[in-house]
Amino acid sequence: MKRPMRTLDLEAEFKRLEELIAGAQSFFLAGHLNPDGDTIGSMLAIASVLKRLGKKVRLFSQDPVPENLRFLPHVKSVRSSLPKARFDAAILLECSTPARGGALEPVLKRCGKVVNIDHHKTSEFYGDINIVEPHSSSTAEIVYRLFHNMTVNVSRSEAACLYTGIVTDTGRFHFPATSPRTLEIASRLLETGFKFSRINDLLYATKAREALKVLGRALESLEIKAGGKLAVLTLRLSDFRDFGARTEHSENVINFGMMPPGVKAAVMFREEADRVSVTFRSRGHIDVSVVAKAFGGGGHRNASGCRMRGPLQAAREKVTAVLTRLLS
Ligand SMILES: [Mn+2]
Repeated sequence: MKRPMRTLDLEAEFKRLEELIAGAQSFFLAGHLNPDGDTIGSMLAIASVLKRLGKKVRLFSQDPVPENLRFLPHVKSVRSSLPKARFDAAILLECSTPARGGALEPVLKRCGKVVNIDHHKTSEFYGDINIVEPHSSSTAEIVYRLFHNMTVNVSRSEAACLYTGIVTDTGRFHFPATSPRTLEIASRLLETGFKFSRINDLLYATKAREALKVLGRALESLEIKAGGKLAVLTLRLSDFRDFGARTEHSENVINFGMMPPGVKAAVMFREEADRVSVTFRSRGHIDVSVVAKAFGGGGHRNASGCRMRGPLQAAREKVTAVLTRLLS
């Protein structure tokens, strides 16, 4: 059952978590499927603080850590196999429901308490402790505040992890969720002296050759439709084959579609062996999740996706027609 969003006394929940940490010895930490910088960065920072406090920790991510985050300190401690042991507590990061973390149930049954830390407003308050703060730019921002309340001084490597969470979730301090507090926390983290510029370089100025080549093909395919409001990008199987590229190499390509002035929505069609994967982006009140849903997919108002039957050309015509109607 979906429970309505609750407002909670965050300070009281912080206090309860602090007490839980003081009393517990072993912790199971897990993040969401297809983990991102915020999930992994927050998990590694909490693990590091818990270890400094003499606790045992086990880190889990069902899906592998993406290549571009493998620079994070102690990232190898994130394992993809579920532990058999019992734990005093589980801490789930950015999981609106436990299922967002994968097949966690068998382990959660062996955990004394469950803690839910999230900044998504869709979070279902399933934890014994729920630290859900939808006004935070990132989970890393919440974790920083937790440490601050616990009067824990963040180490240089912990700061690098939390900074990575904040900078990736805010799109480099670009998305509207970026607040004065976000920048203040980033500033405090910077004071620890971690290699700020190197991290930005690894995150934003490093791209695999295959990804650059695929991006080139996608940009070449760009078409502007619906009187300038819609950008359409297309990637064919041959675009990947030509460069020995994989699906992951086309990640974020869709965002380039949103760049031409006047564009309100972008769609990217990616041909697969027997399907067509479709990704949507939009600005403001334009709800592309409706379009994704109409074709069997889903997502958020401004970012969604679906997979549909080919051939590519037919899928493109159908979806583009619906989008054009939406934008008219
Ligand atoms: Mn996040």
